[in-house]
Amino acid sequence: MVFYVMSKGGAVSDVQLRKLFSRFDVNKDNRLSKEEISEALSQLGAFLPDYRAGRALTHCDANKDGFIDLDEFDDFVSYAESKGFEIKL
Ligand SMILES: [Ca+2]
Repeated sequence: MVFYVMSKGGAVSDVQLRKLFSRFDVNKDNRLSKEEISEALSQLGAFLPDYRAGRALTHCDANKDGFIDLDEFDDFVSYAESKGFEIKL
């Protein structure tokens, strides 16, 4: 499966998404915990990263397992950008 999200710079490739995902996935378990999302958002300049991470999980965690996996990550990127975060790949 190939994912594309539209960012300010145009379409983001699957490869770029995977690289970004692995940068945020600190413990390399192939899913992003709330703590990892909070840290990622903090790096992106979030004012209240823990709050933002909770909102992002509510919005993007399609299977409600409490984590964002690679299948859900394109939604997370779109969500973050819709909230004004500029994600540099
Ligand atoms: Ca992880």
